[in-house]
Amino acid sequence: MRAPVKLFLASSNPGKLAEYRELAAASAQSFAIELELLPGFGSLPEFDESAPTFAENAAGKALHYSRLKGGLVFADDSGLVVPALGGAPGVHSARYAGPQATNSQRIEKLLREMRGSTCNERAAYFVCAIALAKQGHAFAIVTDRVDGEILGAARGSGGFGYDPVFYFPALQKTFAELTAEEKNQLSHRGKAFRKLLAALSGVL
Ligand code: ITT
Repeated sequence: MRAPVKLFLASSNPGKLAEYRELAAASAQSFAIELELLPGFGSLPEFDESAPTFAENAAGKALHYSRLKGGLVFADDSGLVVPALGGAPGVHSARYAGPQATNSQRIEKLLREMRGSTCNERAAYFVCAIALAKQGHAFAIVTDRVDGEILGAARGSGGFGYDPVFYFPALQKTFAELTAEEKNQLSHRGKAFRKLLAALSGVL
């Protein structure tokens, strides 16, 4: 049995950390994963996530923080894409209603923008890009997505972010109504993380 692989997450989002902890614990690799928040993350110089794509922001974030701290550093840039809104909130998902806005304010803005939308216009997907880097070198960049629809009102109390308005038709539930296991099985983040682990087993 090989030694556990330690991964440091560079993120200020507690929802992401909780999901990655569960994903790491449930991973079915030949090696164990130990996942921790990057030590001292809150006091490191912040990375400016202003690139137009999720992949570029994830790569930039992982490279930036891996130059400041040792070990295998990974970062996730993720968000909600609504094609009928020209791709919004997209890479601006975290700041959609302003830099200090709450999750409920972001959801309210989205629901306002979508008022009167037809069924087809409610199509949406979550994207997750994950990049893994060490000492300023990229080891892997993976992305994945999950498709659903935006509801007219929020439902459920699990998950985080836009989960209460993201409806997954196959289960007839929003992402905030799923158990943590169900979300991790289906989500953009769960799928991207499993791709990352598969890529890692070839690199480490
Ligand atoms: P870090 O950059 O520090 O990791 P952040 O919240 O700023 O944290 P992002 O820039 O990647 O992260 O923005 C992601 C936003 O997209 C997040 O704040 C949510 O609003 C939304 N989002 C991403 N994944 C989500 C999910 O699984 N469920 C609901 N909303 C999600």
